[in-house]
Amino acid sequence: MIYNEEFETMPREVIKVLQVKRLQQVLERVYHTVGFYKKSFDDAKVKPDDIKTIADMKKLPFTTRKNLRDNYPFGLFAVPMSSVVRLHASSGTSGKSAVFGYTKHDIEIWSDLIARSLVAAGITKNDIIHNAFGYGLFTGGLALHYGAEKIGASVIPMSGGDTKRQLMILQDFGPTVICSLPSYALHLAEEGKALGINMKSLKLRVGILGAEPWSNDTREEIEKTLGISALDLYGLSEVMGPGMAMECLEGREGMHIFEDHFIVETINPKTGEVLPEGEEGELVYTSITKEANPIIRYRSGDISHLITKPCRCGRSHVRMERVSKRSDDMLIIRGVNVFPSQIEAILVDIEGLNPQYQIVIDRVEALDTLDLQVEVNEKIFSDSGSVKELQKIEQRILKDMKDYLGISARVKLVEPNTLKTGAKIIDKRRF
Ligand code: DLL
Repeated sequence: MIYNEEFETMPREVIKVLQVKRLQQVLERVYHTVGFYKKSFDDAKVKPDDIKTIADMKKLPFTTRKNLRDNYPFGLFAVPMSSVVRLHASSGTSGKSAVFGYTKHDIEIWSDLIARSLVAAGITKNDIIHNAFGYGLFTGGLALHYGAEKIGASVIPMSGGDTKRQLMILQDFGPTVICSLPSYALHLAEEGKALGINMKSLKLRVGILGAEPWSNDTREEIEKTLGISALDLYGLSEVMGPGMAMECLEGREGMHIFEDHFIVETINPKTGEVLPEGEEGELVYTSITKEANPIIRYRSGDISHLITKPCRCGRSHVRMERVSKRSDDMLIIRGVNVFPSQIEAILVDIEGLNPQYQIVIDRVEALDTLDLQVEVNEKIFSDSGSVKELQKIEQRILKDMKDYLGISARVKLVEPNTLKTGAKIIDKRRF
């Protein structure tokens, strides 16, 4: 099933023409409305007019996460706030977070893209969708919600957490679709089994899973334990959010990137050089229809490759292979993107600590865990009777990690000079 036959099966030459036309329009617009783009294009001595083909895009500078942060909160918006109807944001302390705006038209397009994704998974208005993606500043929950409503399906706005309640609703409401992190789908399956629920007897048929890396082995495990087809959904908030690319039920080999709205390039992450289509590298996205904050050549940090061979589903949009690696040190913990520098920024603000820490990430019962060891400074360490002080520091770290980054951690304070050597980050997870 195809939601938008005209655009999703467009011959590739026609897609390219459409992309160039939309690209030129968006370049003109950002050049004249966003100070950051005017300056970065001027610095690179390129004018919107110079871009006549997709290949010309290499003349344009990249946009990076740092650019977003430097322009926090609204510096990259191309429309007045009166035209913005929704704001989402990444986690982080002030100035370490990024904000994403959407006009009414952006929300319509985004909902259409999710509708396309759901239909690509064989979902119809007769389905009941259990949406366990987080609602809030994270883009997952609301995006899936609007897309599900768009196709007329019944949506349960479950959000994350409350596993026992989720299991009850899965049994009582009989949803046919689950949307969640792949790790959370596995966690639900394991918890359900432990409670004596026959997870295969549920009505679930399809899983729309994404927002974190997962492997084909994990897919098999999810499919086996839940008795569903598990499909991959991809996107990043800086460019739009989920619904930029979706795996189809027929192909099940890579995700179709919705190229009438996004241009994808692959680059060598070290040199920035554009690589031939199909080679592994960092994916770079340009949004060509977004109004509120269009983004030009955004370095996603995601390493993958494009699959250009035609898909049996009939969609002509290029596919991207599963994302398994990053070009930077970003960690995804329970679906939340975190940089070690953000954790560092929290620690630096707390008195009594040395800037030495070690993060150990693991997976227990399918859920990510984060153990943080931090050195206290000499003063705290040598102060007698400071157990209370240590507990206070520990509590503060836990609270700030939860408040600013949205992640729970286990914290252990250690003596000065114990963490100087050794790796700062140990990720024991196998996806
Ligand atoms: O994770 C949007 C999303 C929500 C996608 C729900 C799919 C489902 P961000 O929080 O901005 O947006 O995180 C984006 O997450 O650059 C990838 O590194 C990673 N990511 C997203 N989808 C996948 C996926 C949402 N299917 C970052 N496989 C991206 C692997 C994924 N990694």
